[in-house]
Amino acid sequence: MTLLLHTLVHRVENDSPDFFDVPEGHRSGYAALVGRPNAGKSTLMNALVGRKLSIVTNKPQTTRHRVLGLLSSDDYQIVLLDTPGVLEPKYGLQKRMMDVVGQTLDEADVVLFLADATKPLDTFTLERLAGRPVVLVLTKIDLVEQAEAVEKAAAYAEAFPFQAVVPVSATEGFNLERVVQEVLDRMPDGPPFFPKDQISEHPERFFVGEIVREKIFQHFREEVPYATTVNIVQYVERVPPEKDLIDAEIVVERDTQKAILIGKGGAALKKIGTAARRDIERFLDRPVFLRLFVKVRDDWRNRDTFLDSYGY
Ligand SMILES: Nc1nc2c(ncn2[C@@H]2O[C@H](COP(=O)(O)OP(=O)(O)O)[C@@H](O)[C@H]2O)c(=O)[nH]1
Ligand SMILES: [Mg+2]
Repeated sequence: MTLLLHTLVHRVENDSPDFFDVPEGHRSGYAALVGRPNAGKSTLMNALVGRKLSIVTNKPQTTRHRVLGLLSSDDYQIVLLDTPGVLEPKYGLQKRMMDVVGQTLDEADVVLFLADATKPLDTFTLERLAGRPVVLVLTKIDLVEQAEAVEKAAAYAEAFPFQAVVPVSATEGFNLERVVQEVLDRMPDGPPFFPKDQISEHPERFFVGEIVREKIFQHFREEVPYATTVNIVQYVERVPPEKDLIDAEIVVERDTQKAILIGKGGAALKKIGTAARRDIERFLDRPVFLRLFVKVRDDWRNRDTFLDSYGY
């Protein structure tokens, strides 16, 4: 995390002087989105930023990295940090995912604790938030009766001293401005960390890899998505109408998984490739030529050298 802060400081220092020309009372800070897998963290972040930065599927543990989204106006800049779902780690990759959550919590000015209104009380995450400034965001409110939501909010309020409670529906766009306001109320005065027109800090290739991973999560059941990671091994930008050339390597743990991913006569891989290319083109707003390759790396999720080189 020091590394990130360092990068931020570096960026600010290198920017033009008018970058510091911010109005008095300008606020900036970090808001962490935490909660159990599938609570709706990535959906809320995308809804707040107004762009799909974090991939979303109906499967838990889709998000593996900390994904940064920026919400700026003339008077503020909120750095939203989407995180992997809080869980008991069972393998090396999950351990790293939980380290990411811990580091993000330490850095946050305010924690948005996302709790699914349709699920039982999430005491598992709450136990890890003691002593922090936390706003409860009760998610998926469109799926429950109002009385049920009120009851759930009350039960949560009894379990933890929240600074505020906000029921939302990210898919319906309900109460999102309240979330922003509650975050803003807890942001310190300060200059922006990033240029105001920027919405994230990740390079395009990160999003490209994530889109391919999303298609795999959507297309396959059970263990395949969890045993998969995607590396962008070549990314050649070309001048339109020439298409950008992108090579993505899909890594799995076993030959059987490779066979499933490729499918009969390559049908499954082709389907993923087509769906991913469409979304990548929409995201980048330019045509791309996407090639997918599948590789087997035995037990990569538990091996530090692979986890390091795959960016976890
Ligand atoms: N009905 C409804 N579904 C939601 C809402 N927010 C998220 N979801 C769904 O819940 C699932 C998990 O969402 P996601 O954002 O990936 O959760 P995360 O694991 O916490 O990041 C997806 O299928 C979303 O479409 C909401 O406000 N209403
Ligand atoms: Mg997520």
